[in-house]
Amino acid sequence: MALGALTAPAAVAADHSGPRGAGADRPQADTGSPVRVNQVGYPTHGPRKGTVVTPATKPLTWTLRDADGIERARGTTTPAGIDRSSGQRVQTFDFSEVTAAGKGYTITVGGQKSEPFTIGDHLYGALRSDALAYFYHNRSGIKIDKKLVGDAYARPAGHDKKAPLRGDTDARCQKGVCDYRRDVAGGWYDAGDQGKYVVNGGISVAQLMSAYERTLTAPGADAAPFGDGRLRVPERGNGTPDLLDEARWEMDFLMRMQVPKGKPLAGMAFHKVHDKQWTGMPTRPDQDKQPRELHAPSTAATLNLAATAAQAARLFRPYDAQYADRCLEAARTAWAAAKAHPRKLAGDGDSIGGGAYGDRDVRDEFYWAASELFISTGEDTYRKAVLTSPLHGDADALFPRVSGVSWSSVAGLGALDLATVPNNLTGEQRAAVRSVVAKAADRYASFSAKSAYGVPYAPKGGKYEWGSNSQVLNNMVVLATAHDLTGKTRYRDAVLRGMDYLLGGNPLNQSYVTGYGERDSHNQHHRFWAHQLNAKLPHPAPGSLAGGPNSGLEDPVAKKKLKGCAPAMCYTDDIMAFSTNEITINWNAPLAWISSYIDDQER
Ligand code: 9MR
Repeated sequence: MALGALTAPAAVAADHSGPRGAGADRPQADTGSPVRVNQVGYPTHGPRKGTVVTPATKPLTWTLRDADGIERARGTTTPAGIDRSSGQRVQTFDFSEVTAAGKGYTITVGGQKSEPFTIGDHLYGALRSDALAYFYHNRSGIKIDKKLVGDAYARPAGHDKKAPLRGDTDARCQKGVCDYRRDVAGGWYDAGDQGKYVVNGGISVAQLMSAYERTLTAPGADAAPFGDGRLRVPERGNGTPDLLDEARWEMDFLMRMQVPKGKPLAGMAFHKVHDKQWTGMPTRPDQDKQPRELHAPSTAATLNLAATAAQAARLFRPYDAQYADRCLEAARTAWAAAKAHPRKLAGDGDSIGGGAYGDRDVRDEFYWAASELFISTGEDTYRKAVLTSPLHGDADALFPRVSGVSWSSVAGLGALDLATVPNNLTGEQRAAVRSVVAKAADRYASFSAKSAYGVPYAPKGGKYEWGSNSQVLNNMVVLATAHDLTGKTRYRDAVLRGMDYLLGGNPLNQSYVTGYGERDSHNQHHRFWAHQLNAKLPHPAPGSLAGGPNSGLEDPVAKKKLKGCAPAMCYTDDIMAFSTNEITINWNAPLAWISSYIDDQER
């Protein structure tokens, strides 16, 4: 991507959050044109499809016009009945025959015109770069440099001081957890809050590293866009790929969270560090007045450390062998500690001042950590742990229906790496893992094929969950991996249809990525990017993904504005609707992974 975007302010549309639900039983969202397309654009390979919301039951005529309003193609829509995710009556249209690159195309159906879109190649390179810049923006313990992000987004370092100035360099434990202090500076802030959670940091850094590792194994993939000098990181020019520099910022933090030798539970990782009480909105990280506290070590956090440090060890080896050794040592120690304390489980109750990230089933964390340690070392202990896991070979357990992987279900991360990264499994064992990946991908592809919006997401009972957009993306990661492994275009097509959904081809006509598309989310829940609450503060930086529709309505604003919503309509671009509109590292990570994959298809 263009470094030109370095100083670009958030490209945001006018506020279109509009009044919703006034006086009606069901929310009346301002959804703009009924003709729904990917508002960023369609690559010249793959499908080009859209959806129109219409009471008509007979086919209609669609017309595609170029930027000058000249008709370039026309065809007939296909009635698709009632879309279950939204309750809308819809028809679909397919303009895949149009391959001529161009900007400002529109589709008109029944006199109603879509938002404009592009057809062309390399439409997703900028998104890869912006989605990754998200991580630098949200670094803790370092000033965010205006030379890299522009004036509006620059800020002083947060949580880089010692107590009593309430930083992370000398953090104490919650009462009863430990009687010493630790330097747990660095890492990324989780989300709209400024907590740092090992479980969620784990999947996020893993998916960033995997975006890079994919370029070492997938046919046609390009490592150059992750290379030194290519991303917005202060370490550019140090001879190491910029993506690994960003990952190291988090890895260093994760390793600091490991309980030191000689202390009770040595080798385990503290579950999280965050504010004692929730801070108000907005709060810039350096202005946080709350004491920070470490929470009890957990088996899940420990295995997140083991898995990611093992993966880091093999990726950093060519650039910094000493660091690779350190990572591997931390990973082995963490594995041994988790084996010794397999039931230190974090519950859902610990959610004052930060999220709980409770997880009472760690079979998936064991599987993931064993897989990464096995890939990096080839050793028998880890091989056995993989092959004897109750999850091994079970597609439904490795890749749950709702989301291929997620912070609470990480076994798939191990399976994807066993399937793609060279390792010591036998040919037969490897083929078995690959067929499990393909089986899971078949299911997500069938979800996409059945949806009028093409979304590869069909949670049980139809209810959309917190962070549904990340679940869509993680299903796309499984699909994309299956495409890398088999070359079957229906997997790739389902990925592209998922991207259409995320960028405007959906029941709300909403692009969920800031700065991308005419009707983009730009008021996501964040304590610094809080423009909606204070006009002096910026909107979320371009490339920030909103959590997306959540049937659960788990915050007061969503409860009020979205009462009675159909699943895919349970979203509002309001900063206080955090259960539908937050942003977080584990949602932006698969966004970066997928934009990289899509850009690679166009080489
Ligand atoms: O992503 C998490 C989601 O799966 C949970 O349902 C939800 C409620 O526990 O929490 C989400 O994670 C939030 C975390 O607890 C605190 N930081 C912001 C995260 C994203 O909303």
